[in-house]
Amino acid sequence: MDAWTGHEVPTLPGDTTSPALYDTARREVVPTTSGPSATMYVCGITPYDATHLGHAATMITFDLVHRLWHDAGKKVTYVQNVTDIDDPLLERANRDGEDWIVLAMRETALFREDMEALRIIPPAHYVGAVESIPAIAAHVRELLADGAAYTLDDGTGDVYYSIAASPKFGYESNLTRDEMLVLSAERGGDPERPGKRDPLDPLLWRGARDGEPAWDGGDLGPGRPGWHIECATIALGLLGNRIDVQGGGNDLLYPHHECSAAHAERLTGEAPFASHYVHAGMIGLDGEKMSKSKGNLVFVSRLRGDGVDPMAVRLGLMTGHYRTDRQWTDDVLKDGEERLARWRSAAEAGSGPSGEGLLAAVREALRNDLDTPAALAVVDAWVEAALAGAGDDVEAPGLMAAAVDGLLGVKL
Ligand code: 5CA
Ligand code: ZN
Repeated sequence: MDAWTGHEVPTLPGDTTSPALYDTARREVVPTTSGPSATMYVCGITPYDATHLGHAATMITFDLVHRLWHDAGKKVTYVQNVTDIDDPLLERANRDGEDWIVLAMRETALFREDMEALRIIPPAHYVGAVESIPAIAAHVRELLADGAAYTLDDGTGDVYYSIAASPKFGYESNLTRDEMLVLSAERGGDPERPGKRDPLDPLLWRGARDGEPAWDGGDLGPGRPGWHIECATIALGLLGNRIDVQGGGNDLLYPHHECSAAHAERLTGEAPFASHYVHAGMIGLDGEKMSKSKGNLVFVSRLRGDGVDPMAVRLGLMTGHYRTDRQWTDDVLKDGEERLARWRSAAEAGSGPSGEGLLAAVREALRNDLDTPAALAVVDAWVEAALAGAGDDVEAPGLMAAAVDGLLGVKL
């Protein structure tokens, strides 16, 4: 499917150091690829509701990675999916008496608009689960033929992946089996289902049910794909057997990214599937994770409709470090708006302290595991000095605006 429209990203003078990022699997901050190109797969929305600030924060996080690689002169190939068929989408469509396809198309269109407003660089490939079904079904058949999957013996036609086929299962999330059992039950898995070889085995293919859409699966029979194989197949098809970054919110750490990696590694025989598994913290409201099921959502589109500048939203979400779970409050937005106004005034100043110095310091902060609080503090200090009339670098305000645009994605 189509992505959204991008903006021109300024090219900044300087060096080509690659950013370092925290890898969930190795549990440390490690430099990303030093090669000339970089690949990233980010888990996108399940489009049954509008884009909320949690989605926005996660997309901004990976937009920063994209921008830093671009700044380092790399050819970046970025892929993002849309889970345009899955249980939550069908449940919402049924609840509201709506056609699930129309619901998915409407919310995906709104997501694109929100991404554009937030100045997220579009992915090279924006891919739906539905359009990927032939490739997914082929992978499921391959796993069955390989003995890594099995069909449940209850007449449903449901196919499961056998985690026994992945000796390193658990390496990505570093969780104990008990922790995995709890999270599996909470996050779309079915550890209690009778007939599975291991309670943690994830669904690969759901056989057709009355009243549910189904697609031709060849020897699998009609049905629809499981969730983790969707992302493994899309990433493998467009990015090859090894990717540099697998990204998403930290709610995907287990089972989603663990199982996607297990599927991909079994299919290709190469490991690890991703050099870095990168997870953004959860944005919450009133002390709880913002989630569709809890209903405590602040929508990007609602803020835009209220006349809020999307750049203030972006700045607000970057005030905290991407890995920390954090709250969205009125104060976060107010801070974003005030900071944006100050930065805009300083960008209009006739001169300021060294622009090169500012650029180097912003880069250094962001290349250190996307330290946005440090990067914002660096710009704040420069802005304060420029507004106080300090410094005589007449090129600096222009370079400051270009750096803030290119690296932080904030258009002044
Ligand atoms: N379609 C799947 C991924 S394949 C999915 O998780 N969709 S989603 O709509 O629930 O979330 C879309 C993206 O936003 C995912 O990367 C998810 O981890 C992230 N996300 C969801 N809720 C939050 C939140 N409250 N804070 C930060 N990120 C979030
Ligand atoms: Zn995914």
